Amino acid sequence: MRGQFITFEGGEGAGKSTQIKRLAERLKADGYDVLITREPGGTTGAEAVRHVVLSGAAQQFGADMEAVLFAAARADNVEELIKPALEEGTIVLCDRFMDSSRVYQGVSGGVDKEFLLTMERAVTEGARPDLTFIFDLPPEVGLARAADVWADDGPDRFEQDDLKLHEARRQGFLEIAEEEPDRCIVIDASQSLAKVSRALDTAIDAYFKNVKPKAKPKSKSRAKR
Ligand code: Z5A
Repeated sequence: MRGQFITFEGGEGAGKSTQIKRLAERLKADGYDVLITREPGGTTGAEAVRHVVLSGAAQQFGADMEAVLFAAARADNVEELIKPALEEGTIVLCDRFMDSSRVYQGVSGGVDKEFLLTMERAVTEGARPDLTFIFDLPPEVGLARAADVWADDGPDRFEQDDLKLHEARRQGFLEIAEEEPDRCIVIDASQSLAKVSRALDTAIDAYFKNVKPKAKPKSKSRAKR
């Protein structure tokens, strides 16, 4: 019995990580087996790639190279963590996934769409998201939130981009939601924490009414990041 693969997408500071942690606790309390992962990252190899891309060390090699690195990290995360968990019937909550490549490398990075989709198909075979939440909010609101939690090293490679690029990414995510309405649900992430939590819970409850037989509740639970 395959689990459920749920991804969370959107701009910086949208509240994805906060909501993933909260939702995981809720689902575990409901008896589901839950795995949290993130992109780039999740596995030792992918976390090493994360450091390379987010530090800006790969920027000098161009957007195509960065796209390849994100795809390589994704391949490792999919093979090592996501697919095995789905095969066990686990609900996998992933902080960013393929839509971030479509938007950051495609829409704002100018990487060829066909090139990106070819890598996407190769890497996500057997691990396509069942459901994707797009956390939508004005980029300046998200960046202000993110700035509050930046460590001493300040903004990462992508947070430093100019506001126009952040706005283009926001539109890019909304276009994906429009193109794939069966997979994507847009959440108004500019609302208060309590309202965003409620919107997410309502959407999950509605979704689980239909797919519940696939995500079998288990007595044991685990979360990994
Ligand atoms: N990237 C890429 O280019 N291509 C790819 O294929 C992939 C990724 C997979 C990963 O960064 C970067 O890699 C990302 C895209 C690129 N760009 N950047 N930067 P990351 O994982 O480090 O960063 P992020 O995903 O943008 O995470 P984030 O900035 O931490 O945002 P978040 O997870 O959505 O937000 P949060 O950490 O839950 O919340 C941020 C703060 O806001 C925190 O203090 C919360 O308490 C607060 N918060 C949360 N919700 C609310 C509400 N509703 N109201 C008020 N305050 C709130």
